Amino acid sequence: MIGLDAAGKTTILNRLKLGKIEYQIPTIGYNLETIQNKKFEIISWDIGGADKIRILWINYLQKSQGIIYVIDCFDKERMDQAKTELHKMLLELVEQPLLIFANKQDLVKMNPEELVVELAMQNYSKNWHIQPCCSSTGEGLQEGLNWMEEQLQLQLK
Ligand SMILES: Nc1nc2c(ncn2[C@@H]2O[C@H](COP(=O)(O)OP(=O)(O)OP(=O)(O)O)[C@@H](O)[C@H]2O)c(=O)[nH]1
Ligand SMILES: [Mg+2]
Repeated sequence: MIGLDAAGKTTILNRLKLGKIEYQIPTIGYNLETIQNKKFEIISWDIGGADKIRILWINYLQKSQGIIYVIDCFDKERMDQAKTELHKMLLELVEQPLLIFANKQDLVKMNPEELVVELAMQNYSKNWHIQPCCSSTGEGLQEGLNWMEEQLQLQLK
Protein backbone atom coordinates (compact mmCIF):
# COMPACT_ATOMS: atom_id res chain seq x y z
CA MET A 1 0.00 0.00 0.00
CA ILE A 2 1.63 3.17 -1.21
CA GLY A 3 0.70 6.75 -2.03
CA LEU A 4 1.81 10.28 -1.16
CA ASP A 5 2.22 11.25 2.48
CA ALA A 6 -1.10 12.04 4.20
CA ALA A 7 -3.12 10.21 1.53
CA GLY A 8 -4.59 8.08 4.33
CA LYS A 9 -2.78 4.74 4.06
CA THR A 10 -2.26 4.17 7.77
CA THR A 11 -5.81 5.29 8.50
CA ILE A 12 -7.11 2.73 5.98
CA LEU A 13 -4.98 0.03 7.56
CA ASN A 14 -6.22 0.84 11.06
CA ARG A 15 -9.82 0.98 9.89
CA LEU A 16 -9.49 -2.46 8.28
CA LYS A 17 -7.52 -3.98 11.11
CA LEU A 18 -9.06 -2.41 14.19
CA GLY A 19 -12.40 -1.23 12.83
CA LYS A 20 -11.64 2.25 14.09
CA ILE A 21 -9.23 5.04 13.43
CA GLU A 22 -6.60 6.35 15.71
CA TYR A 23 -4.72 9.59 15.62
CA GLN A 24 -2.14 9.21 12.87
CA ILE A 25 1.37 10.49 12.75
CA PRO A 26 3.27 10.35 9.45
CA THR A 27 4.77 6.93 8.88
CA ILE A 28 8.54 6.75 8.81
CA GLY A 29 9.44 3.41 7.30
CA TYR A 30 6.37 1.17 7.21
CA ASN A 31 3.57 -0.44 9.24
CA LEU A 32 3.16 -4.15 8.78
CA GLU A 33 -0.22 -5.71 9.51
CA THR A 34 -2.07 -8.87 8.61
CA ILE A 35 -5.71 -8.56 7.67
CA GLN A 36 -8.12 -11.44 7.18
CA ASN A 37 -10.49 -10.85 4.26
CA LYS A 38 -12.76 -13.74 3.34
CA LYS A 39 -10.41 -16.55 2.25
CA PHE A 40 -7.31 -14.41 2.04
CA GLU A 41 -4.83 -13.31 4.58
CA ILE A 42 -3.56 -9.97 3.40
CA ILE A 43 -0.16 -8.98 4.63
CA SER A 44 -0.17 -5.25 4.22
CA TRP A 45 2.94 -3.12 4.10
CA ASP A 46 1.80 0.44 4.58
CA ILE A 47 4.80 2.39 3.43
CA GLY A 48 5.37 6.01 4.37
CA GLY A 49 4.82 8.41 1.47
CA ALA A 50 7.02 11.35 2.39
CA ASP A 51 9.32 12.26 -0.48
CA LYS A 52 12.49 10.98 1.19
CA ILE A 53 10.95 7.56 1.79
CA ARG A 54 9.31 7.29 -1.63
CA ILE A 55 12.46 5.91 -3.25
CA LEU A 56 11.99 2.81 -1.08
CA TRP A 57 8.65 1.93 -2.68
CA ILE A 58 10.31 0.00 -5.48
CA ASN A 59 11.87 -2.51 -3.08
CA TYR A 60 8.43 -3.44 -1.80
CA LEU A 61 6.69 -3.38 -5.18
CA GLN A 62 8.71 -6.20 -6.61
CA LYS A 63 7.87 -8.47 -3.68
CA SER A 64 4.14 -7.69 -3.60
CA GLN A 65 1.37 -9.74 -5.17
CA GLY A 66 -0.98 -6.77 -5.38
CA ILE A 67 -0.58 -3.02 -5.07
CA ILE A 68 -2.91 -0.55 -3.40
CA TYR A 69 -2.26 3.06 -4.37
CA VAL A 70 -4.01 5.60 -2.14
CA ILE A 71 -5.01 9.06 -3.36
CA ASP A 72 -6.23 12.02 -1.34
CA CYS A 73 -9.07 13.33 -3.53
CA PHE A 74 -9.29 16.51 -1.46
CA ASP A 75 -5.66 17.49 -2.08
CA LYS A 76 -6.15 19.16 -5.46
CA GLU A 77 -2.78 20.88 -5.26
CA ARG A 78 -0.92 17.58 -5.15
CA MET A 79 -3.17 15.60 -7.52
CA ASP A 80 -0.62 16.15 -10.27
CA GLN A 81 2.17 14.85 -8.06
CA ALA A 82 0.06 11.84 -7.09
CA LYS A 83 -0.43 11.14 -10.80
CA THR A 84 3.29 11.48 -11.55
CA GLU A 85 4.28 9.10 -8.74
CA LEU A 86 1.58 6.66 -9.80
CA HIS A 87 2.90 6.55 -13.36
CA LYS A 88 6.48 6.16 -12.17
CA MET A 89 5.30 3.19 -10.14
CA LEU A 90 3.37 1.70 -13.07
CA LEU A 91 6.64 1.34 -14.95
CA GLU A 92 7.81 -1.07 -12.25
CA LEU A 93 4.67 -3.19 -12.12
CA VAL A 94 4.74 -6.55 -13.79
CA GLU A 95 1.53 -8.51 -13.44
CA GLN A 96 0.26 -7.42 -10.07
CA PRO A 97 -3.30 -6.13 -9.85
CA LEU A 98 -3.48 -2.45 -8.92
CA LEU A 99 -6.24 -1.10 -6.72
CA ILE A 100 -6.49 2.68 -6.53
CA PHE A 101 -8.25 3.83 -3.39
CA ALA A 102 -9.68 7.30 -4.07
CA ASN A 103 -9.78 8.35 -0.42
CA LYS A 104 -11.33 11.22 1.59
CA GLN A 105 -14.64 11.09 -0.26
CA ASP A 106 -16.24 12.66 2.82
CA LEU A 107 -14.45 15.90 1.90
CA VAL A 108 -14.99 15.79 -1.85
CA LYS A 109 -16.85 13.42 -4.15
CA MET A 110 -14.94 12.15 -7.16
CA ASN A 111 -16.28 9.32 -9.25
CA PRO A 112 -14.09 6.72 -10.97
CA GLU A 113 -14.73 8.22 -14.43
CA GLU A 114 -13.36 11.61 -13.33
CA LEU A 115 -10.40 9.94 -11.67
CA VAL A 116 -9.50 7.93 -14.76
CA VAL A 117 -9.03 11.24 -16.58
CA GLU A 118 -7.40 13.05 -13.64
CA LEU A 119 -4.86 10.26 -13.22
CA ALA A 120 -4.43 9.64 -16.96
CA MET A 121 -5.25 5.94 -16.69
CA GLN A 122 -7.19 5.73 -19.98
CA ASN A 123 -4.39 4.07 -21.89
CA TYR A 124 -3.06 1.83 -19.16
CA SER A 125 -3.96 -1.64 -20.28
CA LYS A 126 -2.97 -3.77 -17.28
CA ASN A 127 -5.19 -4.91 -14.44
CA TRP A 128 -6.36 -1.92 -12.37
CA HIS A 129 -9.46 -0.67 -10.61
CA ILE A 130 -10.47 2.63 -9.01
CA GLN A 131 -12.48 2.43 -5.78
CA PRO A 132 -13.78 5.63 -4.15
CA CYS A 133 -13.51 5.35 -0.36
CA CYS A 134 -13.44 7.14 2.94
CA SER A 135 -11.24 5.74 5.68
CA SER A 136 -12.93 7.93 8.31
CA THR A 137 -16.18 5.99 7.82
CA GLY A 138 -14.84 2.82 6.18
CA GLU A 139 -17.00 3.34 3.11
CA GLY A 140 -15.68 1.59 -0.01
CA LEU A 141 -12.78 -0.20 1.70
CA GLN A 142 -14.39 -3.63 1.74
CA GLU A 143 -15.45 -3.35 -1.90
CA GLY A 144 -11.87 -2.49 -2.83
CA LEU A 145 -10.42 -5.45 -0.95
CA ASN A 146 -12.99 -7.78 -2.46
CA TRP A 147 -11.90 -6.70 -5.94
CA MET A 148 -8.26 -7.36 -5.04
CA GLU A 149 -9.16 -10.74 -3.61
CA GLU A 150 -10.98 -11.74 -6.81
CA GLN A 151 -7.93 -10.80 -8.87
CA LEU A 152 -5.56 -12.76 -6.67
CA GLN A 153 -7.87 -15.74 -6.81
CA LEU A 154 -7.87 -15.59 -10.63
CA GLN A 155 -4.09 -15.64 -10.60
CA LEU A 156 -4.12 -18.86 -8.60
CA LYS A 157 -6.28 -20.64 -11.18
N1 LIG B 1 -11.50 13.69 6.27
C1 LIG B 1 -10.74 12.61 6.10
N2 LIG B 1 -9.51 12.58 6.62
C2 LIG B 1 -8.77 11.46 6.45
C3 LIG B 1 -9.26 10.33 5.74
N3 LIG B 1 -8.30 9.38 5.73
C4 LIG B 1 -7.24 9.90 6.39
N4 LIG B 1 -7.52 11.14 6.84
C5 LIG B 1 -6.63 12.04 7.59
O1 LIG B 1 -5.49 12.34 6.77
C6 LIG B 1 -4.32 12.48 7.58
C7 LIG B 1 -3.21 11.59 7.07
O2 LIG B 1 -3.57 10.23 7.23
P1 LIG B 1 -2.49 9.04 7.35
O3 LIG B 1 -3.28 7.78 7.42
O4 LIG B 1 -1.49 9.32 8.39
O5 LIG B 1 -1.77 9.18 5.93
P2 LIG B 1 -0.58 8.27 5.34
O6 LIG B 1 -0.92 8.04 3.90
O7 LIG B 1 -0.38 7.06 6.17
O8 LIG B 1 0.66 9.27 5.43
P3 LIG B 1 2.25 8.89 5.56
O9 LIG B 1 2.38 7.92 6.67
O10 LIG B 1 2.92 10.20 5.83
O11 LIG B 1 2.65 8.32 4.22
C8 LIG B 1 -4.74 12.16 9.02
O12 LIG B 1 -4.98 13.37 9.70
C9 LIG B 1 -6.04 11.38 8.83
O13 LIG B 1 -6.92 11.51 9.93
C10 LIG B 1 -10.60 10.39 5.19
O14 LIG B 1 -11.13 9.47 4.55
N5 LIG B 1 -11.28 11.57 5.41
MG1 LIG C 1 1.22 6.42 7.29
